[in-house]
Amino acid sequence: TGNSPEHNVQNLEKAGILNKTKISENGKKVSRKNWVPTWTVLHGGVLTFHKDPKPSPGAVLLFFQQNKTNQIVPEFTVELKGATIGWATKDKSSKKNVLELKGKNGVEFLIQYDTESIIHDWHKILKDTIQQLVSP
Ligand code: I3S
Repeated sequence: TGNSPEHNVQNLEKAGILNKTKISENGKKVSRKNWVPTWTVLHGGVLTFHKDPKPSPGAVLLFFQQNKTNQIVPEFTVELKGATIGWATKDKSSKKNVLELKGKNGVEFLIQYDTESIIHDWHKILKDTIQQLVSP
């Protein structure tokens, strides 16, 4: 039905440029941070970081309307089911407005944006998506 949790998760969609760096992979700390402004898409319970800073508006439309991702090169996807999101502690980064996203396979990203309203919107939608994906 239209009110099923799956349906609601499908509706949680967002895209934008965020600064991100991977800090762990397979539970192991990466040797060096690499902060990169990254085109970031939340779609169907998956957060995807893209290699290209920003695809053409046409490519974005295709992604959302036809789910054709061929014009957008994904760099990394994080399955949000079983992931955690929260504000990073000061020891993780000297930057302001830093979120820490931990995937269940031992991957950790820091996600950052100077404008508070923007990073707060991302925090909320990621938190809500993760919450909805929790198994009953
Ligand atoms: O956790 P760190 O080592 O303080 O992270 C900083 C470094 O990755 C630094 O790069 P190099 O030390 O390779 O030049 C980056 O430029 C900084 O942005 C990193 O720290 P912040 O606090 O910005 O996350």
